[in-house]
Amino acid sequence: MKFSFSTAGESHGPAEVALVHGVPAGLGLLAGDVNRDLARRQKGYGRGGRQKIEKDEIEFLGGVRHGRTLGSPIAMLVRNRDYANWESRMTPDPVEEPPDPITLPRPGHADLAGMQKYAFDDLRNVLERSSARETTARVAAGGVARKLLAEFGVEIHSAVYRIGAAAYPKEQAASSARKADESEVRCPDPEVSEQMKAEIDAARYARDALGGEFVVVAEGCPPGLGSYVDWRDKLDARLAAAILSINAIKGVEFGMGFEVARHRSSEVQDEILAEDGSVSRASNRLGGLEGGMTNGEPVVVSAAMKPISTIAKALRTVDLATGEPSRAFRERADSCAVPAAAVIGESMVAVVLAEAFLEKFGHDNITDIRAAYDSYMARISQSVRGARTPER
Ligand code: EPS
Repeated sequence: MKFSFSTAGESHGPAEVALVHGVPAGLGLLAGDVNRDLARRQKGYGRGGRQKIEKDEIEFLGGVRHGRTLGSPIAMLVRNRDYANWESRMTPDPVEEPPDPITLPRPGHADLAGMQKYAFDDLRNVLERSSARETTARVAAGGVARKLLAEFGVEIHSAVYRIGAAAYPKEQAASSARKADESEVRCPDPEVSEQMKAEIDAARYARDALGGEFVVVAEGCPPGLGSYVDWRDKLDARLAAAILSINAIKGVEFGMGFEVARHRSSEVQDEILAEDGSVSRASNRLGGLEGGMTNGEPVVVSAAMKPISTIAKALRTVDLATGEPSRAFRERADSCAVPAAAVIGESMVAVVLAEAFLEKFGHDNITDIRAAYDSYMARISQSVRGARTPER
């Protein structure tokens, strides 16, 4: 089966669940491999009170035995500690006295269209699932993908290069993304990190919230993941869809991104050089993707996140119970979640790359996949004309 995952769970419900299909048998996988990323996702300056309650850790419910994957679906559970405080409002069982419905949809959130679409009169039914809490389960699935990719030398990092008006050059953020874990805002530069924190403080003081931009870099991808032959296989399109599916993401770029539209072709393409009988590139302006495939250079994907829509400075809305003008519903929230979004971005990139990697090299078990990978890498390294088999 194709590598894929789905999630279940409400933000203040009992748990978040990830179900990952298509993971080959024989991959070494420990809870700690996944928990490391869950902890990274919980960090970030500008988070609200919720992260003090949660300590996200997975429990494997299926698919792993004695530290190795079985080829069967991997089920992972992350309990919501906050459920203890929400049980009467979120229990799956019928209740005698339901809580008062929330009827003041927040502009920018899923609230209004969600209520209309699913015929709800209480927007809690929408917000519990549209909450970014769901990304916990995505990061768990991404942790499995990342472990698979690491077996073949693929490493994924991320960095934040803009929060509000505080910015760091994207190229520098991409090249030093390995250092981002040291910063509370995931910016590799200590001075800009402080400026970003000041921006977040100012927004919070103004009872507002801030968005920003982050970059994800995947190093060590073999050339030829994805394909040019069918639109559904194009890797850049699949990466863009995966990144845009993250809550509040409004734009995606690859390499130099929208800048390409402002330059001549000779300033945009990455020239191909001969190097010791192999090929290399003079630059990586296109972010490691040409013709919908990886080209062997680092994959560089960046994204823009809008500010969180739950803000203390409540915006105008309509009370759906009365039809009267009102102010949007307010609840505890983060004032900036861009650092967390960058970690979620890593996870979504890992999922798409793992899917494409297994399409190319097989799905059943790590031994056969390694043999296919080694044979492919040997073929393309033996000839500058990589598409030809050496003996022909
Ligand atoms: C979120 C609102 C906040 C965030 C939450 C996303 O939750 P709460 O309403 O419980 O304070 O903390 O993010 C997480 C819980 C998380 O783990 O990332 C929202 O409305 O999207």
